[in-house]
Order: sequence, then C-alpha cells, then structure tokens
Amino acid sequence: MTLERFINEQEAKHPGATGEFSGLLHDLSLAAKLVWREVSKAGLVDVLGSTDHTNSSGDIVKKLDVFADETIFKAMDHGGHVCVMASEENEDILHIPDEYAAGKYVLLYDPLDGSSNIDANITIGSIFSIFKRVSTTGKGTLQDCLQPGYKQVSAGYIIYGSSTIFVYSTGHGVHGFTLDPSVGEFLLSHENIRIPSKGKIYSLNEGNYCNWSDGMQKYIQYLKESDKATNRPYSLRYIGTMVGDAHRTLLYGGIFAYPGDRKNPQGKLRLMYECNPMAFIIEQAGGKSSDGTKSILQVQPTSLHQHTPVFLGSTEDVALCEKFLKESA
Ligand code: FDP
Repeated sequence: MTLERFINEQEAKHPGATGEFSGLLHDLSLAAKLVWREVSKAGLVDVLGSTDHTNSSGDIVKKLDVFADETIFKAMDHGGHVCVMASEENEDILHIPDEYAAGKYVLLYDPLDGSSNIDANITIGSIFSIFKRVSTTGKGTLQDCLQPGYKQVSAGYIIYGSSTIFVYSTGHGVHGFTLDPSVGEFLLSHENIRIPSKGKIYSLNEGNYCNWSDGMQKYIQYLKESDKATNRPYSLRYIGTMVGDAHRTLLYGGIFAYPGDRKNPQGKLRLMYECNPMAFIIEQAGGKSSDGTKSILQVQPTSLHQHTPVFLGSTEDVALCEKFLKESA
C-alpha cells in the first residue's frame, strides 16, 4: 500500500472531497523525498555545517535547514492547495507567489528539526501542521496561521532515521509509511498506531534540572525511584531531536517533555511548528499532550514563533506529571 494509494482511498471515503487536500499531501510526500535524498548524501556533498545566519529563535542555521526550507516551500507553492505558509526558519508568513493560485489550506512547517544533530549523523526530521484558512479570499494572512492546535485538519512528520518514515493523521488515526528507496515510494508500515497507556521511558534534557520547578524535579526523582508495582525506575532516552524523541514515545509509550524553567519559563520548543503537530499526532494515537495544565491543542497562539512548555506521551504518564506540577505550584 503506497502512501499515494492510501491518500486516494481515504479521499474516496469523503464524497464531497475536491482532491485539494490529497494534492497537498502528495506534494508534501514529494518534498519529503527531496529532503531525504539530500540528507542521505550528507557528508558526500557539501551540505553539512552552518551558514552565517541565525533564525528568529536565535539558533544557528545549518545548510541543510536552508535546503529543506526552500525545498518544502517550492514543492508546495504552486499546487493551488495552499494560501499561505509559515516556516520555523522565517520571521514572517510566506506568501504564495503571485503567478500561482491560492488554495484553502494553510501550511506551517519545521523544515529540519534537530539541527544540532545533523553533523553527527543522528536522526533528524521535518514536521508539518495543516489548517483550513479562516480568511475568505485572496492571499492568506497571519490570522490564517494563528489558529489553535485543535483546529488542525492534519499534521505529521517525516523522520530521517535508520529508515525514513512519513507519519501523519487527518483526525482518523495515525499511520506511518516507510520509504523504500529502491522504488522511491513510501509504503504503509505502521497502520493505526496506538500509544500504550503507560510507558517506562522518560525523555527530556535533564541537564536543565537545577532550573526546573520543584514539581518537575520531584516528578523526575519519582520516576527514578525503584518500585515494582509502578514499574519504576524508568529508563532515560534523549536524542535531542524532538521528532525522534516523540516518535519513540509514540511507539513505546512513556513521556517526552521540554518543560519551562527559571531561565526560560516557556521552554524551548515552538507551539506552531513543533508542539501543535506532535500533540495532534499523540492525541490521535490515544495519548495525551499538555502545556503543564491543559492540552497543547487548547493553547491560543498569539505569535508565529511563540514557545510553550510541552509534555507528550502515554495518558497515565502525562497525567501524573501534571499532578506533580500542580501539587508543587
Ligand atoms: P535543535 O535545537 O537541535 O534544532 O527545537 C529544536 C530542538 O533541536 C528539538 O528538536 C529538540 O527536542 C530540542 O531542540 C533540543 O534542545 P536541547 O539541546 O536544549 O535539549
């Protein structure tokens, strides 16, 4: 079952569908293959290393970031499916060039997540989030982009790891497709992914421990204590690429977190490009997302590049973390 066939079969289940949304997903899968092709050649061609720019969050921009950013934009700008885009690498919204028609969808993307891992050949990924436009005509606007996560019509990611996997949801379960490089197609490999209700792994940058709140420190201490009945101690796994850490959490269960701390109360990760799409996937798979008190999908965005504390994973694990945070607040 190719991704293309799967998308077409899903479309056929919705008699009113115009094909616009399927077209958008097809274009995204092409963009994913183009980025994968370049990522898999890293080290052979001159794509490793940094540019001399920093992005709006102050991160050093890598050459592959730029390639992925431009490739995704160019794959999506002319199909007539999208009216506006926004990328983690760009300060402002990205307009569709005048010569192309504007469609009814809005695309937000993180072209290459986990940039600091690129040069070490460690898993990286691309993340996308799709909304329907709220403006009625013409070019899309900032308001089209600033919608809360629960309004996403689709979200997903491509993980460039030991194999390349395209994971997405349109609100009817989560499905994963592994790229078979010999035929150049994504093939259905993970149908209807469900996250376990409780896991045994925690995933976060524990180097920030001394800046965390009391509740956060107590929660992680609790996970490290030994207790057979509650399956503790947990194991720590942290890649430092959100896509990779969230994907493992989706498959194995447990919790992935990037909490706020005394230095950065809103944490490091971006609501629109990272947290919303991942929260949509995790919740669609039966898991839970939180900003510490409520679902990430309920956070009302006020700016394109805003950050939020994020907790994602198995329902029981994320609920327990929320409890620790609340009791020490
Ligand atoms: P990176 O800086 O390498 O691009 O948001 C970016 C991100 O990676 C996430 O993918 C990752 O989860 C996080 O930052 C890692 O941050 P720390 O280095 O602070 O742990």
